[in-house]
Amino acid sequence: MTQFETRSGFVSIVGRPNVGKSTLVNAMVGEKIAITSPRPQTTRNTIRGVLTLPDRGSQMVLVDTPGIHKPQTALGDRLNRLVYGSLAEADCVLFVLDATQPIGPGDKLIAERLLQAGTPVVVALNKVDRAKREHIGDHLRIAGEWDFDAYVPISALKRDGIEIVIEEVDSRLKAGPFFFPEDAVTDQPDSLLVAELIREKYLSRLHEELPHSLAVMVTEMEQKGNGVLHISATAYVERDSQKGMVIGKGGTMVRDVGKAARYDLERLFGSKVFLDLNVKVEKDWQRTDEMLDRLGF
Ligand SMILES: Nc1nc2c(ncn2[C@@H]2O[C@H](COP(=O)(O)OP(=O)(O)OP(=O)(O)O)[C@@H](O)[C@H]2O)c(=O)[nH]1
Ligand SMILES: [Mg+2]
Repeated sequence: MTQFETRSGFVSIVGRPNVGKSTLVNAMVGEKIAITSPRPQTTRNTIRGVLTLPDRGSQMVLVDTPGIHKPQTALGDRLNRLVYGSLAEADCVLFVLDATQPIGPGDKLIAERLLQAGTPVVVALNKVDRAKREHIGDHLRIAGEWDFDAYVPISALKRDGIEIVIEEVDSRLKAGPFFFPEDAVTDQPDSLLVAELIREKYLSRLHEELPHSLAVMVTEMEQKGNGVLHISATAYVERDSQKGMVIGKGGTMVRDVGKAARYDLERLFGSKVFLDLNVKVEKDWQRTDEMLDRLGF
């Protein structure tokens, strides 16, 4: 009989859009591997973060997922399916609630799904740094009725309560092998991380519905002889009218985004970066399956 000396497991991070799932994953692995923004539906892929605890002989693979919401487009529909799919292979679920918002039908729907799935669930009540004490109490009482395995009030942003969440999840991992090297923090290919970072810079600068119409694809990454990392990327929008906004007056938006992205990329890769950023119109890409495939959804 084979006996593992280590423990491991896949942990799905689920919750409504904007509750702080990606911020929590970053806080748990201790590095920024998932982009975050004040806008709902920031995360579009399941992004895996890896946390190894050598002292405890355990490794958890944290699967950050898009927020679960009422789908209105083919993209929205795929995102929801992606999340529910990730539940099937999870050994433990981290269900994130937002303490600054009332518990709503969206949270209840997810809770029901989780109760049906029967996987161990740790509830993280996030953003307590901005919530009133009595609201935190109300949330814990209401969510407590679901009777999940553990409830932890946290602030992912301020990194309060993160150790407790890690302990609660860790204590539910079963004997199993390490899936990644001990020092890994993510399994994302560099090209995806780069595309996401560029999209993040746009998200914080664009307004209203435009962010949902934006996708970024890296077309080339090459380390040149002079030590400069050349990156070519294309930002896709859905309509001609949006192209102007993404380029900005006299190209100011592309320049600003490029500069901010380059700053992060140079720190990430520890090398000088040349970033060639293009903008293209791809009509209704959110609704076309072919484009969704090409963008890796
Ligand atoms: N005050 C406060 N804000 C937080 C906290 N955690 C996250 N936020 C903010 O909430 C917003 C959403 O955070 P994300 O981590 O992108 O949320 P998400 O759940 O991954 O969102 P989607 O990917 O869109 O589903 C960002 O502006 C974060 O800075 C927290 O503990 N306290
Ligand atoms: Mg996210």
